[in-house]
Amino acid sequence: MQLKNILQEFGLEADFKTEQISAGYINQTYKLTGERSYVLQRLNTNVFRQPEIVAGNIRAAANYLSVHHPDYIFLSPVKSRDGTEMVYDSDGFPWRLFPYIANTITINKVETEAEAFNAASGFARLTKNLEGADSSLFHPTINRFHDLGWRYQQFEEALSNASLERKNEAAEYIDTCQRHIYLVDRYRALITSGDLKLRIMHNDTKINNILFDATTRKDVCVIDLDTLMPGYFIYDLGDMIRTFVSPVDEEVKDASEISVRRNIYDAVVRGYLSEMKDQLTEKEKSAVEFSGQMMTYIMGLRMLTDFLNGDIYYQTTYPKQNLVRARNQLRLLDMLS
Ligand code: GN1
Ligand code: MG
Repeated sequence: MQLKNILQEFGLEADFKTEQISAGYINQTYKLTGERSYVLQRLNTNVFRQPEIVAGNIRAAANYLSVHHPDYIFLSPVKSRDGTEMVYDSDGFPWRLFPYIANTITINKVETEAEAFNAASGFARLTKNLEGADSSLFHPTINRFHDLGWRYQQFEEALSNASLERKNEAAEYIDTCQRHIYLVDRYRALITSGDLKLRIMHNDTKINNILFDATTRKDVCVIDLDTLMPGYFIYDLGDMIRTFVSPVDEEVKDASEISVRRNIYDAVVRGYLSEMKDQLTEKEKSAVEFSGQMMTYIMGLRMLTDFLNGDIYYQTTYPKQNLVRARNQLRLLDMLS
């Protein structure tokens, strides 16, 4: 399907400069530069099997926020000529269009405490502002997405089906994953205790999912809302710890460059609590350290699982990329535990 036809469905002429944006492992994303600029995205339906749920959650959030927090900047998709948020191409893939917010940038690594603080308070504000929204309007876009027990089970399944070659290549990391199984037990205990409250979470709070003002470096708005759904605060805070604290991003080739910057760690937590301190219970607050360990571990598990499965989930551009990603997560996990 040509972009031109999609744009027509959104009532736009095709006189844009189009470039593919390569960030993200799941969807295909294009920046359209013209008199008005946009971001056009094809949703990956192998991952998001019910795109209408994705759209429904975003719609529910947008409706609530526009009434209760009208000054909060929330990036809703542009409606098509038919009034829908998605346009399906001839192959059955849904496309969405977002306004491009001028003078904003994304970053792939955090340089300063202020960036960490601002981003963390930005993601926290999303959850805080949605407190009070009717939770029955939100549904999981991916079932058991951050359920650590489930992800460990998927890892074990992949392990029993993997080729000998892949298992050998991954031996060291398989071992590391197995060594940290106590985190799965801790996760299960925490969830069954009922101490964590279900809230509307972003669920993909890596540093490049927030727009910063290019000049002031203040957070402007969160993006990539495909996994906006019910979850626990440890998912968002933990994913920030995972992606903010190291001076290098999760794709780094040389793992010796990975480290935990304690000042950044503290800034993330401070930023998150600056918005959420009155919402979180004391018991929830005692899970802060666990959140970073759990989310780093779950990503390591998922990346390794995908490597063992033959790279069927995350987009890759070179062989063993998933193994490199998993290695990096597990190295970071060792430093966080
Ligand atoms: C995926 O494609 P992207 O970058 O938005 C993944 C996240 C992982 C992330 C790892 C739906 O997100 O869970 O944290 O890669 N999203 C999905 O960088 O699986
Ligand atoms: Mg995402």
